[in-house]
Amino acid sequence: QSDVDWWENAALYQIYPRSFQDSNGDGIGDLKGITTRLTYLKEIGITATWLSPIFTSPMSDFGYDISNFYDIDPIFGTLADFDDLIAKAKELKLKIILDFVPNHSSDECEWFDKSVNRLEGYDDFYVWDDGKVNAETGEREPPSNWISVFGGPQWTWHETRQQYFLHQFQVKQPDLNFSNPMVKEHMLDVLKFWLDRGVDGFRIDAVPHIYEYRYANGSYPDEPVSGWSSDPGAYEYHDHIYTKDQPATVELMYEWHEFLEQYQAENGGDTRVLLAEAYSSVETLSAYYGNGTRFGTQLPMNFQLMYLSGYSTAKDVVGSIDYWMDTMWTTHQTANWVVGNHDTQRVADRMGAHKVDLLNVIVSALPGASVTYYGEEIGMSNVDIECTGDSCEDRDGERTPMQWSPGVNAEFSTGESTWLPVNPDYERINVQTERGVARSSLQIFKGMQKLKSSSAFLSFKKAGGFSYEAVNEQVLQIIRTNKINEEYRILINMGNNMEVLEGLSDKTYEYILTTAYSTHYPGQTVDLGERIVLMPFEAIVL
Ligand code: TEU
Ligand code: CA
Repeated sequence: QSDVDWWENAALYQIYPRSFQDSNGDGIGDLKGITTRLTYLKEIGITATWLSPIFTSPMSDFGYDISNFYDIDPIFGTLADFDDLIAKAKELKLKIILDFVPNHSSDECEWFDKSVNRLEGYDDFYVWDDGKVNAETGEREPPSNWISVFGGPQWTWHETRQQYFLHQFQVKQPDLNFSNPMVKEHMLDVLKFWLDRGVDGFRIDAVPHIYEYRYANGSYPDEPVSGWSSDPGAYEYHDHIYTKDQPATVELMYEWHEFLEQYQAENGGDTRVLLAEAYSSVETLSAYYGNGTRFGTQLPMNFQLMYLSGYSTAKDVVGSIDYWMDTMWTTHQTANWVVGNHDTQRVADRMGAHKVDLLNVIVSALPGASVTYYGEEIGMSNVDIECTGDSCEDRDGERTPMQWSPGVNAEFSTGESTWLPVNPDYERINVQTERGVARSSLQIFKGMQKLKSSSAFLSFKKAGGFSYEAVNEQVLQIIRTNKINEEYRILINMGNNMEVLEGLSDKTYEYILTTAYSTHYPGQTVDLGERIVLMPFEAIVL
């Protein structure tokens, strides 16, 4: 029916499994909980959902530290629960994407134990090194000055093995050694294991960090000072030219894409998709897409819109869209737009509560795939969580339980307490209440998903049917047209002033959708040859 593959126009949705739905009253979300909520995803127009890690883990980084890549953590359930989730998703025609964390394992993974003890085949499974001897003091030092993403050295001395091991993230997350073909084999095996269980793709964690540079003589180069931070222990202190985005990492994405294509050729089914999490320049991301002859991840996540703030104008938004489009569309690739994630403050906090709906409208109106973090569709905001003790996480604020209804624990859990507090605003901001309110965040989100899957919004290849501009400092206009010349105009007032616009077009339009602050109604008509007034923070679809 259409020449657009499912992922090219997908509305993707990230679930943080600890916080979506608890089914057994322990206050932590789980797989059975997610399964009962899949109909909700269908209701709001989601194509595919990616789940943050659900694998066996000591939870030092809430599942991004995996101790068994082939099993489900008991907190989340069992493999049988996972199979049920997949079966239910298939019934609903929802795609399931898993988080794939190849860069590191937990230090409690049996592979690490085998490597520490130099068991056959595992000696070089992680990145080990003797370090250097300081010429003046005669003391042992780490092999290089590399700083970990969370601060502090990337090298930690291991007493048993009597060597340093590399960890780009926590000490409890030792980096796997991708220069060892055995490691690559194991990771393909992990991919195959989950593909065989019916998943539709993977979000690849921490892509830029997979390979590190090493001189031919086996030593490691120091990284230069960046000038971005004055704290020598901070990650930003260095320019990560040797620990990020190495050519071998790009090559690996092509290999993984080819592996998935091969799998599809042999097993049939729809396209399996790869999303790459890479905080890299757009130019680098373009290499992860492909090089003209080989293809990599279909959706290297575009975080540009996450750098906008409450002060960002329509012109800033256009700049941010341009930055992506100018690089990506030169290669005729598919765009994607990420609204938020579990590592970043929610839109309400980053940009202000008034901007949540505007951002949801923008990402749905733009061509390509959108990626929504759970709760953004109802306008959830961060909770101020007091940081005490070692288990404290400054990213907890954006990870609080999903708000389903004004009931106990927002209907997230029947337990006495929840692993993180429910945001006290849940009596107002929740799915059930917003279902009943016209122009609630939820209704606007749903309305936009309906449009996103309509014909005008599918014709997104560079050939045409799409344009965007800042018609003045604060008003963003996006135009989408289809082959039979139906035209949609989306006008978004980013500012807190009323905007009067004149002569945008010589045609008459019908209101399709308006946001909370609008004085207009769907079904009304407007003559854009005359003037149109936009209220502060108003977005309309004509
Ligand atoms: O994040 C990778 C990443 O690059 C992080 O540095 C990110 O910028 C940072 O967390 C922002 O605070 C991924 C996951 O999304 C994150 O939750 C994990 O902690 C990390 O990998 C390690 O697996
Ligand atoms: Ca690495």
